[in-house]
Amino acid sequence: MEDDTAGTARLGDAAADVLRRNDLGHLTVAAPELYPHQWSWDTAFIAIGLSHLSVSRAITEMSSLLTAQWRRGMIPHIVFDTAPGYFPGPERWRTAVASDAPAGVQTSGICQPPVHSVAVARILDQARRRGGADRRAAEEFLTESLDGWLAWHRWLATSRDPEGSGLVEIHHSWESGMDNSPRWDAPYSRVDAGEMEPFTRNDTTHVTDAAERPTDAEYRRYIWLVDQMVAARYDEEAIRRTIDFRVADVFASALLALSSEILAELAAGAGRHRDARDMEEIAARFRSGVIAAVSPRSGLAQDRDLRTGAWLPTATIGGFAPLLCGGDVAVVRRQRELLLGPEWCGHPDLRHAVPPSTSPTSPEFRPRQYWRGPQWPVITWLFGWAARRRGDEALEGQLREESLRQLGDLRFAEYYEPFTGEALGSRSQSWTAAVALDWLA
Ligand code: 2M8
Repeated sequence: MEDDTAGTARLGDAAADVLRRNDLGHLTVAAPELYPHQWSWDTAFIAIGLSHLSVSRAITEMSSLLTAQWRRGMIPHIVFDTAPGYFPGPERWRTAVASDAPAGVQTSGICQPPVHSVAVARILDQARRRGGADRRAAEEFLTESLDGWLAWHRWLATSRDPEGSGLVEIHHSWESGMDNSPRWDAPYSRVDAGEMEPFTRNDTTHVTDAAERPTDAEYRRYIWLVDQMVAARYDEEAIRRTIDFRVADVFASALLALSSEILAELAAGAGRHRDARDMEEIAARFRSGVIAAVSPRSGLAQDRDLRTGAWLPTATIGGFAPLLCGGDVAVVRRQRELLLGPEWCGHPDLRHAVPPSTSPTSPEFRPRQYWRGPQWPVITWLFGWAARRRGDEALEGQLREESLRQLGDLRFAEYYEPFTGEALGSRSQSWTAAVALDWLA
């Protein structure tokens, strides 16, 4: 990016323009063609970006996601709008078979990482800074929505960790948000997709090169798992008994710890002290779960295949979960060094020194393929934000500067090729524009 006021203004204007173009009024689509609906964790990042343009629009974004919350507390990973063309759409998810799906809105039947309270807190900060009507609206929104966020965290802490291990169990890699990350290769190698209703993918038609997306073999497994959940009528116990993919996700666990800590602060601020204590307990449990998953050899946190009990040592960005939730000073210090070192951001061939989704030194690294190597601006932002919260302004500053240089291409790509800096995947991706706005604020 040009290091001047004009360049900054141009980036800010272009980012705001992306969010305006993707705005359907009550929700912002994750991307114009590839993702024409509302996604759960995208919504949180988008709302953070929107809060710099309009506090009330940011609140609408979060409220419309909450109207799709399932009755036991799950926030679904997709809320469908009317646009055709995304697969799998509501007809494949068939959530009407579930006993707790919400009425009057169509959703998927799984969830995504819980980053929503980060957005609620950010909106509130912005609104308090602005004062007046914005402040009143944000405080009212917190009071009205708090029970929804609390129910979401409680659902994750019980339904997705019934034994109290401190790690969140997922039943589909879509729940991790990092769909085809090599994190999931070993568990997927044990998913044998059999006879199934035929389907046609649409995603590959919306990118320049289909090789930037997951493979057909991967998609068959993705849809196989959806069909298995439908057969279990989205009953969590039945799913645990029957599904071919059960993994403890260390990154989602760290986000649950971090977000629960924030939700505890929000609840305490609203005078809800018992709820605040519950959230602190959830934060402590998942923080310990994440730290216990750190490999002393690599220094990275590991996911775990719950069908075999095996730890999953692949060197992906998921391994830096402790940098999000903290919990052990020595682990965090070692991870910070590792992140800035030659296997990650300090790799000499990187165009921009931001974290690749898989280490370029790992045999699983693929520089152009989705979550197997490219750099994701939203993930860079997340690590920057968590660093700042921890008081590590030097790390945040470095990530911010490099990320802004990357975003200076004004493409707002979904992900970037780490060596050439080429924009990949979707363009005008909402969460990419949103994090640009927040970096600039
Ligand atoms: C990607 O995932 C969706 C499925 O949920 C897809 O490929 O169709 C992921 O990058 C996910 O993390 C993200 O939330 C979603 C929308 O941006 O796209």
